[in-house]
Parts: sequence; C-alpha cells; structure tokens
Amino acid sequence: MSCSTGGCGTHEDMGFDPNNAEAMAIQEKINNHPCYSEGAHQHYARIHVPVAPACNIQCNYCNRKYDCSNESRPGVTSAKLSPEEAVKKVLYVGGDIQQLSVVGIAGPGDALANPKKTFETFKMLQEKAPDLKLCLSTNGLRLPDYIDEIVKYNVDHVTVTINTVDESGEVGSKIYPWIHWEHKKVWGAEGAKILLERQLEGIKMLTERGILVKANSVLIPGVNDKDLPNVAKKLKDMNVFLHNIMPLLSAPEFGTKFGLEGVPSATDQEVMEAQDACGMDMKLMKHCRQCRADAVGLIGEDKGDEFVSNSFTALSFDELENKYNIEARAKKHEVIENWRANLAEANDRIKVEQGTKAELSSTGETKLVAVTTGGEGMINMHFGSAQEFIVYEAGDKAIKFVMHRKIESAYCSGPENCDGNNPIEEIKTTLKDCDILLTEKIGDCPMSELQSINLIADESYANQPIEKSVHEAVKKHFFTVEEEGELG
Ligand code: CLF
Ligand code: SF4
Repeated sequence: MSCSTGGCGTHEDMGFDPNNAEAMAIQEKINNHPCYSEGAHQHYARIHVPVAPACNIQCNYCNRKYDCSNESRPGVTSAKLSPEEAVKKVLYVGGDIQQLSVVGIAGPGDALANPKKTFETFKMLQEKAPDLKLCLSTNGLRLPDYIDEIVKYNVDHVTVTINTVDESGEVGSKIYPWIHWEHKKVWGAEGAKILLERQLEGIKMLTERGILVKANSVLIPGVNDKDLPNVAKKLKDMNVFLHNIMPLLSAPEFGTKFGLEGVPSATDQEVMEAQDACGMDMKLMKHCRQCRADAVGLIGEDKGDEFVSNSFTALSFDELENKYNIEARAKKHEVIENWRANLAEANDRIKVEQGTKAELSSTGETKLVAVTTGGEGMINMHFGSAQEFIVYEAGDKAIKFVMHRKIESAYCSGPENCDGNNPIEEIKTTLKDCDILLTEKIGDCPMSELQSINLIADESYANQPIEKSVHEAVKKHFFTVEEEGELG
C-alpha cells in the first residue's frame, strides 16, 4: 500500500479566488478527483489497476500474499493484471461507470518498483482514455529516478507514503525492517534513513514541477504517533498539497508482522487526536477508505467484484473503445457538476475545512453527528443497510467533516436473515461518542438501542442535503433557538 489525499467540492467550497490563476489551475486538477477533493468523492469514481506486484521495501503492516474479497486494505488484490489487460479493464469499466474519473496504480506492491508495467499502462491509457486522470502511489524509494516519466505521461497526482521524518532512522526501523537498495537488503535504521532521504528528494522534485503531491501516513500508536506532527510540518514546508492520516489496520489473520505481534489497530479516537495534532499545519484528507489495489467505483462502495471476470480481456481494443464513449462520459460529468452546484447552494456553504470549537459554536461546545448516505451528498440510506457512517463535528455557527467509520456488519442483511438478533453492539461502540444520527429510515427497535447510549436517531431529514441537515439538526436538538417576538 502506498497512497493518500483530500480536498473539497466547488470553487466556492475551497475558497479559491477565481482571479488567482494558479489556485484555479489546482482546483481544475482536483475538482473531479475523488481522493484529492472531499466534495468529489460522493460523485466520481476511481479504479485501481493491480499491475505492480513487486515491492522494494518491507512494511510491518503489509502482507501481499493475503487475499480475501471481504478485506479492504492496501496491498490486497484478487488478481494481478498485465498492462494490456489493465487498459482493457479501464475501458470496459469506464464505459459502464461513466462517473469514473481517475485511474490509479497503487500496488499490490509499489508502482515504481514495477516501472515498466506502470508506465506502459499509463502510456496506453493516455492514448485510449485521454479524459481520465492518472494517479500513482508509491513508497518513494525510487521516486527521484522516475520524475521524467511521471511528467511525460501527465501523471499529475502522486501519493507518497511517509510515516516518519525521524532523521536518526530509529522510528523508521520499527516500521520498515529492510529496504532493497542498490542490489542488496539494507536493514533497520540505515535502510529507514535512505528511504526518508529518497522520499524527501522525490517530493521536492515533484512539487518543483507543479505535480500535486499527497502524503499518506499510517498512524501506528506507540510507534510514530508522536512524530506525525513533525511529518505534517515537513510536508507543509515542502508544499505538499494534502496529508492523509490512515489508521493502522492490524489483526493476526492479516499475517502482517504487526498483526502477528498483537499490535492493535488504531482507534477512531486516536485518528481524531492525530488529525487535531496535524491539522493546524496541513490540509487533511479525512475521507480515505484504505482501498484495495484492485478497487473499483466510488470510494467506500467497492464494485471490484463485478469486474473480476475475464469478459473484458476477450474483447478487442476496438470493441472496448466503442464502449468507452468520451462524449457520453463528458455529458454525464456535466450533469454531475450541475448537481454539485445545486447541492452547494442548498447546503448554504455551512461546512468549513478546519475550525476550532469556538469557530464552530457560539458556546464553544460542539456535537458529533453521524449520517447514513448512499452518495450524492444526500441522507438517502436506511440505518439497517449502512455499512459506514459519516461523522461531522457541528455547532450552531458551522460544521466540519471529521471521518468515515466503517462497521463489519450492517444492522439488517435482508428479511430472510431477520431473526431478532441483528448486530447492534458494534454499531453502538462505533457511535458511542456521537450525539445525533441522521438517517433515511430507522426502526423502533434499533432506535431505542441507540437511545441507551444517548444517541438521538432522527429520520426527519430523509432525502435532504447532508451538510444543511447536520447543521439544522444540531441547532434543533442542542442549541436553543430564541422565539421571535410577535410583531405589532
Ligand atoms: Fe487511488 Fe490513491 Fe490515486 Fe486515490 S486511492 S492511487 S489517490 S486514485 Fe484514495 Fe483509496 Fe485512500 Fe488512496 S481513498 S487509499 S487516498
Ligand atoms: Fe506493502 Fe510495499 Fe506498500 Fe509497504 S510499500 S505497504 S511493503 S506494498
């Protein structure tokens, strides 16, 4: 795994000045990138093509041998593809899912440890699907060697996973047992120091060339949590666009070193603390879902399973190029942009990117509001179907997006499985610090379960825009609205 980013929606959402040409050029680059723009991720899809099997370092949170279709974490893929198969798959999927806007190479190993396959794929894509953005994710070890190729193929979004900036290599040695460098393995702190030098050199070369860089950091409590604010400061100094702090996912069955040694996953609360510690320096991506190396679809709604058959590989490029209709795709994107503009209007721009409690609330007290959504910026999913919740921090002045929280099992998996033992405990744990849940529909039974953890479930904002509803709901339930006096 090696990827990360964040962003927003319309020009107004980002606060970009329409008279600032440089800012507007950046906005054009991120506007429909679902990772670099938080506002885009409910509307535009990405595809990862797993053409890069090899890796040149070892991370203690990675095991690429492992595969499980229910598993969602970097380094995991169900099949590896050749560059030609990958391009066929992109044309096939892009004809089907017209919201597709980005192709990324994010493993299952490291994109730049497999440069031939990576750049062959990008070269073909540039010719056959010129309307798609190209994106790659790397650990950075070989980044300085491939800057010219990255520029040549118009890869204008690069993610570098950087977990520490500790120059002694001590923190790095707890994350990376070895790196493969100049035909040999370099172990421990010495290897970690080389990796850091190469990452910083590569990032500098990218930003000097105007390529948008996002940095991913895996939050490993007890290992690099204290160093992440230093990472954020360094990233800011180097003009990195976005910082994505991803929780360590760890369990013995993953077969990773951390998992086998019993190092626990980072909790939602630990992620929020790390975000608070880093958010003053860096713009943060908070909507990452730690995608598989063969992910397809909207972030958080993986359709990879629907496209694993070999049906696309049997088709010729001519057939696929007909299916991939650039004009129809452009029309679809126009419809999406109109929808986003209307949504921004309806939401009244009440959401801020960063904000202290005092900036969000006139009393200095804020509440956490969880939402269930099926996409498009609306409260349009029943509680029982939700497999994740979007969490906002809200006050009477403004709201800000905090994170997504996934659950293993939705409350309801269909009437045939409804035996009165629906899984609620995991949901109660996941939402234990939340104050309000906004959902399209919820039954009496789960509603009273949620009341037992002092969570107010409210379905009166069904099919309404999320951000406006979050703001109105928090005011309704927690901030007294003074009655206006009678006139006359
Ligand atoms: Fe893929 Fe990464 Fe490009 Fe996005 S993912 S290569 S920047 S197109 Fe996105 Fe997935 Fe998080 Fe990565 S949600 S893991 S940040
Ligand atoms: Fe795995 Fe290599 Fe990515 Fe580390 S850099 S997470 S070892 S694929």
